[in-house]
Amino acid sequence: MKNHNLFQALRDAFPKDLNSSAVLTDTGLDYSWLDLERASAMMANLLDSLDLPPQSRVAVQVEKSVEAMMLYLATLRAGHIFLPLNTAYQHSEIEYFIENAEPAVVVCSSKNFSWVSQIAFNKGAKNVYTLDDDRTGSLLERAVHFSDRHTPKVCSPSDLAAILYTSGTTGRSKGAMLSHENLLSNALTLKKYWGWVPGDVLIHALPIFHVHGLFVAIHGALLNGSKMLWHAKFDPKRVLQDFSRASVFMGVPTLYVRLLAESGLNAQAVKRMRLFVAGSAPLLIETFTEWQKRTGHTILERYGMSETLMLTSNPYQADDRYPGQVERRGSTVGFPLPGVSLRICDDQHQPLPVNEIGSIEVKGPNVFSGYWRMPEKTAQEFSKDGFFVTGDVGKVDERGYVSIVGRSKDLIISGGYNVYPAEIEGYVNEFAGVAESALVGVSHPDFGEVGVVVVVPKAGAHLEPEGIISKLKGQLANFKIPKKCFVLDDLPRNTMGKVQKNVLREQYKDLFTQS
Ligand code: MLC
Ligand code: AMP
Repeated sequence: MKNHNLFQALRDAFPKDLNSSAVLTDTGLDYSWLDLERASAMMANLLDSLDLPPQSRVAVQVEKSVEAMMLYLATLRAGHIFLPLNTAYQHSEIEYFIENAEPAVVVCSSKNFSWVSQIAFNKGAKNVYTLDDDRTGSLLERAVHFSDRHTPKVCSPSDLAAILYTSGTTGRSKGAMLSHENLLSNALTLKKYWGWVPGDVLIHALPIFHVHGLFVAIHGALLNGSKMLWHAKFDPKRVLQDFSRASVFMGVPTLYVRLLAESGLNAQAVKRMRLFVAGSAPLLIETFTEWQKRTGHTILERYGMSETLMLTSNPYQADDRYPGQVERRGSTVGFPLPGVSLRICDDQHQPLPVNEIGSIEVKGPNVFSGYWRMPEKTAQEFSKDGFFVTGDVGKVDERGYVSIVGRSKDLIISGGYNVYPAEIEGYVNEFAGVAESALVGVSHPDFGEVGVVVVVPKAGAHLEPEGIISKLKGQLANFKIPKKCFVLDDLPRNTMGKVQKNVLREQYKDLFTQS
């Protein structure tokens, strides 16, 4: 019986010389392919020793490290489900994820052990380990006693490999269930479409708890047997230095904006580079053209989401399906990837003609099977004929290029992280003296977009904007904290009584962008 375990496919792509370098870190550590193989085997054996039911969840909130990536590989090997959590998440956020996903294993940083383990044990997890970014922690202390050989568990294509939580427009976060097939099919497609070649070297400077850093970047390198230059945290100066010994870079638009602020960024600095990929948030045309001018390279913009992995991409080279269209066009996200069906529809799921703006709907082997234990929510987001409604609004032009022009979901993307206004408003509305609130996204030169919250006090109450912001800090992940708060007598409403967020957006649109 064929084993569809994603780890097996990644392992099969390791180079013959297992002693060669697989990951070089910014702290000078050099991990070989054999190190990845052996350490992930030990961790997988540790997981096996726990006698967990198949497809148990392994929830992980740790700082970025190569060992954290090995834990991901070990979870795949053992046939369990990896549940990565942003390190910025606070107590109530973690409590929700653990309650909802019911992980059997929780791995956290040692500095958070006391409160995370308390939540985990309260919610029934039996195994809590620590893992720090300096190769210490109880996970490694335990794993080292296990064999460094492990046969990957046999998985079917639809077995789950990961659950990624994405916030909802209403209510709490939903766990997108991704299978081994979703992940492998997308990784294989990107390997071909982006022309990965032997000898490619990837600069890995993104966090590893979301699709971009965990799947697109790591799978890309592993599936090509390519070395990674591993940056624990994005630092434009260090990335600039590494351009001289790498060939592929992936980033959210903020990373490109910050690199452009480096005076040393020029054609000479990137002459060894082959490919620059951007995604997770809209890339401004100014950034796209400035990059071209300064480096001579054209950024390849692609579009994806947690529920679907990568959906579209500008061409890296000629694409037979679109003869004559080899250009990477700014302000577009390119063509649907091979195997992905993408249509622009009205709200009855009826396809619209070329160049008309509508809802983006998708289907393909990369599209998730549903939200964890939320069959009704899942059903709401799929059409009868099986297309997933992305919540993004866009069009396809006569040449086949897809552009995203907006979102029907009330979502702010700040520096590549998603912020759902309903969640933040829910917190603010609970504060003493608050009658109601509205969060809107406005342009920001660094993060692309940031949240601004408008608060209306209850009759007779007095509210200080700074007080609202400081109360939110510590309750919510830092990237969700609005960058500015205004206290108003009331919110603008239309005749139906609905809050007009567009009016607020217009009012504050130049808050951060006017010099
Ligand atoms: C940090 N801060 C942010 C922020 N990141 N504020 C808004 N939006 C963000 N994204 C704030 C912190 O709260 C803090 O505020 C201050 O900035 C400094 O924090 P920091 O941690 O030192 O920030 P920094 O390291 O500079 O981080 C910025 C960043 C990071 C851009 C490097 O946000 C990042 O790595 N973003 C990438 C996200 C990503 O990988 N997305 C992919 C999702 S997958 P204060 O007030 O406390 O000082 C996906 C699907 C797809 O979307 O298609 O790929
Ligand atoms: P996430 O839920 O974190 O996976 O975020 C997915 C969302 O990011 C998508 O639904 C889009 O709204 C947005 N996104 C991803 N890539 C792009 C892009 N290249 N341009 C514009 N928006 C993007």
